[in-house]
Amino acid sequence: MNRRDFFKTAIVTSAALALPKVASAATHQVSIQGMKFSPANIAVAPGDVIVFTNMDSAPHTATANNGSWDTGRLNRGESAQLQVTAGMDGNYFCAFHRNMKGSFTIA
Ligand SMILES: [Cu+2]
Repeated sequence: MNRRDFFKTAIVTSAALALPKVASAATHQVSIQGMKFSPANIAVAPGDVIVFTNMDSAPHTATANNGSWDTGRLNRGESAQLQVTAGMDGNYFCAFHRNMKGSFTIA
């Protein structure tokens, strides 16, 4: 094997090693329907993505209790994605309807 062949092999190997990390990130769907987050409580891991989708005619948000993240206003049929990071505040509410609450627990 000459120097050039070895270089190509090294690139392929590192790409293959990176794949399991990408594959382990999960996507979680949270629908907002009937003035509720559903499911209201989910378990997630750092790197996962939560997709909030508003199915109601009323606008909603998913807003962190501590204000650190916010989907902003979601009209009917609109979605927003949130990528989970370690230490993120998993308790949230709707800025338009303060009694609407949900949470995610970071494993
Ligand atoms: Cu709302």
